Amino acid sequence: MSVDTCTYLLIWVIKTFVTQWDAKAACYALGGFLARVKTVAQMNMLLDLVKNCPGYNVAEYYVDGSNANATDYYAPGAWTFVDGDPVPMSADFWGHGYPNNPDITHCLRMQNITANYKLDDCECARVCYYICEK
Ligand SMILES: [Ca+2]
Repeated sequence: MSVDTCTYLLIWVIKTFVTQWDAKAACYALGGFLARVKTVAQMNMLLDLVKNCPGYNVAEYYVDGSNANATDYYAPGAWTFVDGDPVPMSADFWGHGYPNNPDITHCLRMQNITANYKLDDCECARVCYYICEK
């Protein structure tokens, strides 16, 4: 049985600028995790939230995903979620040409409205809004 479209029971869109580490800690404190975008349906749901909810489309958002543990930052399977599953690498998720500097940037964010909120690899110390799930 597939539960892909039923994964998100609770979503928090947090409009506070924090680093990726602080975003992760804040999600844990809520009893959840940074949102794991594993399916096109999940990506589209988050896109709908941040693009269309008034006041949400003003920043970038951290979601779960990192390549920090990869031996080859450019390898197809370099990007993983905190649970070890691979981050989808298709254009449904990532902006055109991204990840573009994975050797020096090891966190994952949804870009701004201009980039249609597609994924980008970014430095973990950047401050972004963030999305938690439970
Ligand atoms: Ca990048």
